[in-house]
Amino acid sequence: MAAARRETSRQTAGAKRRAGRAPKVAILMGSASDWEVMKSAADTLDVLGIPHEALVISAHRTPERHLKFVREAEDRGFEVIIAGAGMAAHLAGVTASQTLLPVLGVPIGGGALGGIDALLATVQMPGGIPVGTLAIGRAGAKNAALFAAAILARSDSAVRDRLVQFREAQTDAVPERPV
Ligand code: RP5
Repeated sequence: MAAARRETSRQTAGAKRRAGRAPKVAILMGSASDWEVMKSAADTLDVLGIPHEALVISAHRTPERHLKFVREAEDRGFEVIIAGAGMAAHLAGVTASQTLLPVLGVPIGGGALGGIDALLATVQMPGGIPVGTLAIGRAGAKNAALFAAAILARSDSAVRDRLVQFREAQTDAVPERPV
């Protein structure tokens, strides 16, 4: 039964990939409590029309779920992984250690140290396994999505066009004087 379900889900993933609708960006977060921040990444990818999938996967609380996801990610058609985590925040680094896909880390704020712990744990990777680290919190989640779009835009002219439109709309929305 479980094998049949797995087979069906593999077939569905294959069909979506062929139809170009398979998620290209994975948004991982260490806890469901991170969604409040990581939703900014999902919202930004929605604006840019980039299919994505958000998953709660913790490197320490759900290590097997994590390993399974990361080992299958490239075959499933993901091209970029965004990983948001708070406190000791090793999610992005551990993810990057298991895949050649680019991994963008978003330190989640809050906790006893206000997110400085997560920032340092994400940005201070020892040489050898890179994690592209964005700002703490919502700005970082939004920029991770824009960074992912910039990566995809290298090989997808439709994403590039939408990124150009996004920048233009952003510029147009800045008033000349404070209101
Ligand atoms: C990290 O621990 C998560 O990424 C989250 O930011 C933090 C706290 O998790 P919860 O206790 O809110 O589930 O693993």
